[in-house]
Amino acid sequence: MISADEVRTRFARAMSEMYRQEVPQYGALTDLVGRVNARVLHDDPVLKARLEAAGGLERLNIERHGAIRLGTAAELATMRRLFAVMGMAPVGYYDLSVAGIPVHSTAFRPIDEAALDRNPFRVFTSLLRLELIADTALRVEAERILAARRIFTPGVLDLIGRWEADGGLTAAQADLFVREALETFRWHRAATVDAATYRSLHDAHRLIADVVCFKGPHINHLTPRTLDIDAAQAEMPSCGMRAKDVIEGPPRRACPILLRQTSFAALEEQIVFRGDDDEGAAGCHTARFGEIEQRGMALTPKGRALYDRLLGVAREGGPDEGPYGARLERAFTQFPDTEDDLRAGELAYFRYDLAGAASLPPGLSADAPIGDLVRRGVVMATPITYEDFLPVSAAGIFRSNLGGGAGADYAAHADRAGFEAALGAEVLDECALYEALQARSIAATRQSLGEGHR
Ligand code: OOG
Ligand code: NI
Repeated sequence: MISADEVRTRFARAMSEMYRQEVPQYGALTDLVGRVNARVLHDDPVLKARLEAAGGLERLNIERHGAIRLGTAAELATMRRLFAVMGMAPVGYYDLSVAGIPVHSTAFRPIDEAALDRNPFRVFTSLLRLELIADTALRVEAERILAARRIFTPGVLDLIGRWEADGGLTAAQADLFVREALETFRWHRAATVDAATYRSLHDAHRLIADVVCFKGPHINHLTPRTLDIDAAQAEMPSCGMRAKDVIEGPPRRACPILLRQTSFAALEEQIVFRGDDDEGAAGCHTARFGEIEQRGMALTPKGRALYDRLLGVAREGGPDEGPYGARLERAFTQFPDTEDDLRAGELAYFRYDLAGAASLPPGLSADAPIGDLVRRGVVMATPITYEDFLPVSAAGIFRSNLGGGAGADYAAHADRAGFEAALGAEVLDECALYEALQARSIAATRQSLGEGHR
């Protein structure tokens, strides 16, 4: 049997190769990120050593996230089963309707530390909320079109069933699985509808046309992880990419937190509508783009609340208070920016390990407060990387790729229960995952200290 980690790695590689073929600019972007990362590692030996020690250097070069948008509950439920084969579980619930985008989402990703170290491949997965289309006739039409499509190949459905029955795939089955699963994410030039239908769905919301009018949920971007997003953003134009004006998320900091992201605008691609004759009318569609991300440390609910508040301050400030970047910098001066302060304030999650040999100085016990053990140099604390997404940032990425003015005004409300019903499972709580990782590392460290002392 092949491990889920191995299947995920093969799939991520195949997806990356396919997207490189489909969108050559993605290849240029990964090359750019590779150059920037090499430079950062060369200039910052401390960061390099830390990444190396945590096993993060190998994962950096293969690390990607992608995104898809699904049309029906059944598609989402089957997608959950497909990702389960690759060791990916739904984590987090993101309501984008508040930002005028008619979807809600989760991220499928590996959850345990060893799996994340091997390959943290994630897919931000959105479900269209057809109930937000006000025009009843149009909604019914969209439902009809979606009900008729089959986005999974019979082969992949069969292999998912076998995996569920047998608890694994053989090497040959894993290869076949990757090949068949990839079909779902492929781009199709031929729309499944005629030009008039496309137009009316597009007018309701561009995103609706993107989800409803095609044979499947084409992967719409794949995102490499950079160690210096400001540098990468600055170099994007010289590589022929039109970068988004602002980097989403927190400002640049000494201790990076959460996630910073930027993208280049979606490409205008030729498509063919269904017509009365075989020819079909030519049209164009913009959906697929490129994005880069820089990941920082995961925040506790307390840290996250502070982040959300300060981001709100920066976003609500008017232009008379300076450009957005300056407002953001100013607001975040209130967010502690040393690891000691972040730890003392319980704003971020850390992983704890023995700093050296398992020995305790006199007067200190293995059960002493973890902060004391760190202060005395017995234990070292390393920030835990944020593996998830940010709803405000995601909305910004969506919007920059839907062409301005995409913000419809929905009488918005989150519907987590509805999303989970469609998914056929609950989404995991990301904070509980980070909390458990931190707690386990503390327990293991205390145990080695206790043993070393006996
Ligand atoms: C997803 C946009 C969100 C991110 O990284 O936050 C996203 C989409 O456009 O489908 O990918
Ligand atoms: Ni993304």
